[in-house]
Amino acid sequence: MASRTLPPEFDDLLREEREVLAHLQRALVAVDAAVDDREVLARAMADLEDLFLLVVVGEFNAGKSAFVNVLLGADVLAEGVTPTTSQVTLLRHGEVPATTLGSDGVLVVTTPVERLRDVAVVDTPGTNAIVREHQAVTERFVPRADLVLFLTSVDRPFTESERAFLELVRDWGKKIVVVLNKIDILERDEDIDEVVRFVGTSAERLLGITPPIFPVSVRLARRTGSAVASEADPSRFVALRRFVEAMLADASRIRLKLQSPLGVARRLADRQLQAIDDRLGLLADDVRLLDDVERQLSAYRDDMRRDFAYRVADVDNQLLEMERRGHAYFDETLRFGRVFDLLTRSRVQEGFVREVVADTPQVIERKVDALIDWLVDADFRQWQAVTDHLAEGRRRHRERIVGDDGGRFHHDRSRLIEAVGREAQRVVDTYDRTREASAIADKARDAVAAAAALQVAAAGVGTAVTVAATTAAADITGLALAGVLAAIGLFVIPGRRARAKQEMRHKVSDLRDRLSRALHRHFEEEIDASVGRVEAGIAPYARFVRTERDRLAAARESFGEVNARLADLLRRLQS
Ligand SMILES: Nc1nc2c(ncn2[C@@H]2O[C@H](COP(=O)(O)OP(=O)(O)OP(=O)(O)O)[C@@H](O)[C@H]2O)c(=O)[nH]1
Ligand SMILES: [Mg+2]
Repeated sequence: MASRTLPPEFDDLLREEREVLAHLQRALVAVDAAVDDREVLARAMADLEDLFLLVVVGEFNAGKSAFVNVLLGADVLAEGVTPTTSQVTLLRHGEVPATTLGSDGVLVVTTPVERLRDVAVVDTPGTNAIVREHQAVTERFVPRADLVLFLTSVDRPFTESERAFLELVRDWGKKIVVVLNKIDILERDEDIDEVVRFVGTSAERLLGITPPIFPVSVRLARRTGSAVASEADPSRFVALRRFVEAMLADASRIRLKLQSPLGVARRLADRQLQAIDDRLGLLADDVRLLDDVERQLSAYRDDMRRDFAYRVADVDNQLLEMERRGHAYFDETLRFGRVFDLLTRSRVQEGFVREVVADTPQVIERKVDALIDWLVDADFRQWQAVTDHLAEGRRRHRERIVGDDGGRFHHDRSRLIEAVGREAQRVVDTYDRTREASAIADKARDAVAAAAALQVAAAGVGTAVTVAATTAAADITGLALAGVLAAIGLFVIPGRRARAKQEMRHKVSDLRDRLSRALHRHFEEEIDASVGRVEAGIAPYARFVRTERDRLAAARESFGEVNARLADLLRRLQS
């Protein structure tokens, strides 16, 4: 209708309106909005091009059907004292009276009433009836209304269910006119005034709206007909009719027609923005959770590195101890007083192995084993901590999900959180420390081998240094024959001792280097791998959070833009 009868000054507005509605339509598709919402919008876009819809709503038995009959001056609709109207009934002009049921469940009645030429009047099933479906049918139709006449009755003005229903009508951005029916049952005019006041203040207080309110008696209006002058009209129907006619006059009707889809669009966009904010709130929880895990992993890595350094230092100390014993041994052995002991190389060597090497290789091997156990334990605890974290996140997530309309976002998010949590839990449940330890030991074989080789290596040190030492003894023999014993005591033995110590230092330092390098390389790899496994475990979740955040941010911008354009159009329409 709007396009057919629209004066040219509305052309730009209409074009812009169609554009912004299409924009909203695309935005709804992009966020995979509920089908219902998309249908409401499609309907609003289609209705923009169709007849003006004056929709009569209210609780059952308020007199809606009777009102329509009187308004049109034709008894088209059935009236009754029980819940009567069960279908949305759209009355439109047609020369031949006919009734057809549309695919949308709307009963279309054509009747040759002039008033219906540029307006369709819609009667709806009463709300708050025992037939709950009546209310649902009417609520679904509300978004299509261009003007809502809300009928209530003076004998029960403003019930709680009426408040709830009016709130819905208000939220769709509808223009509302309140008709307070059945004033004939009140004795005094003051009572009518009181009810009007009550309805007015209630609407303002409870809903923040100040709709025009018309007290009428449909029954009296039917009796007296419409020929009565308003001053002498006990039905007060003339005033209402005059007001309604003014709203249906061309300019006003067109404005209302153009406003209607804007109100619908605004509600749909607001709803999306609300959902987006809720979702961003959930994602903020996710980000916090992931940050926690990230921090925990980084702390774990630092702790592990630090602990590891201590543990390696401890291993290293065993070798330094050995070196210290070596020096003491040479001080004790390589002196002039024991010159004859030095002649027996094997004895020196045995002594070295017994006193200097002692159980150093075994101690080191044990310590490396303990290092592996420690790493496996830490890895396990790490998984446990992450699992606890995720479980906590899942618990919070379940609490917060209640009340949201679901959709792909919640489905995907729940699925991921559950899957990631389950996977972490599975790792914890099936964690086999022995297997992990041997796997790490396998990978760290070099380091372990280096420790095992110490036995040989330490003995090697023994040989090397005893050779250095006992060569001195051979020299002694020669020198003794030469008869310069003093020189032996003063030069040869101290020289050999120094060489032996230097050799010892050299060999031990080489050992320490090899062991430390091997330990560092393998254990750091292992710590990184441990962190890497956890990171890989939560990666799908982290990825989801990142992409959803970007997507929601874009959607929010898009709906924000739609909302700004809607507000601008509404402002221009109302000015
Ligand atoms: N006293 C009085 N009764 C009225 C008036 N208007 C309607 N009624 C009566 O109220 C009853 C309900 O009228 P309907 O028009 O069927 O009411 P409705 O709101 O369409 O009801 P549902 O279709 O069930 O939602 C009928 O018995 C009407 O005669 C009025 O102004 N005064
Ligand atoms: Mg009815």
